[in-house]
Amino acid sequence: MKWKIIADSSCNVREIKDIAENTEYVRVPLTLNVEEKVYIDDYNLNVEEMIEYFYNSSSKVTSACPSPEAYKKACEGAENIIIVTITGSLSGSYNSAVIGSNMLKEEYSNTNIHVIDSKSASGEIDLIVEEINNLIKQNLSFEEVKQKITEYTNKTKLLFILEKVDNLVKNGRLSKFIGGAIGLLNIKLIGQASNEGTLELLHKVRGTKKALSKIVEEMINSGYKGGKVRISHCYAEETFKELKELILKNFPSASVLNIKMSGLCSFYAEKGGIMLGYEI
Ligand code: X90
Repeated sequence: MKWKIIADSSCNVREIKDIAENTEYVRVPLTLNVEEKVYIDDYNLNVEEMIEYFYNSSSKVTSACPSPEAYKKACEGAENIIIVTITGSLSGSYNSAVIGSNMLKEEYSNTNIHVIDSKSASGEIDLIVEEINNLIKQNLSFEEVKQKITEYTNKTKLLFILEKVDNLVKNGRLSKFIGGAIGLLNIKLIGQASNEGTLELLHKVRGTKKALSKIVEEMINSGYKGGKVRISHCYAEETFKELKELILKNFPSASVLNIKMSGLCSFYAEKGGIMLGYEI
């Protein structure tokens, strides 16, 4: 039985190093478009070069989710397929995945496909992808993997710190009202992926120290007990290090890893942005 783990490029994981036998990982890119340029968020994308280009351009940058055909193609050649996408409330990616997988099933009716709306992005999806691989390694059946990954997604969460929200606002993913005051006076927006998969504002704070202690406080309040943490950031290496230290000070044996942020998340989280997925 050949397996495929498929994620869109809101997932930062570019390669699964200890991938299960007979399993392939496919990352389906979203795209970022400015003027006549199209940046495909795949393995070859130079994220830094793209971000610099955007900050130097006055034209509007937009994003586009993968087509159903792209998902259909990604599915080809496997019997058991698990797809995980960015939240369906901010992107059409989940919808495309559902349509694409149905198209594949019309041709290959014996294929098992499970599509997960992560109701999240970035680090939380990174955790889900890691876990799908762990479950496949345990030689479980498709139905067992499906059941266990559903349970797992109820025990993962996403928090973020944003210093700029211009691209979210310009692309209609965040209201101007909520975004107000961010970008000024060292104000940082702390938020989480809500249970419905929307961007939920929790606090506006001034300064990095405050922001980091709020993040750890939120983690603990939501039930974090020292499980895995996957952090990605956009030009915020120092803040990442401080955050990692603070988590380890509270939970010395936690696995806290940095995964290089994808192009899509870098564009929306912007410079100074941090996204953190964790297990509760
Ligand atoms: O389909 C598309 O064009 C993609 C649109 C994606 C827009 C949102 C990306 C958000 C990433 C902001 C942090 C908040 C995450 C909240 C998740 C529920 C960065």
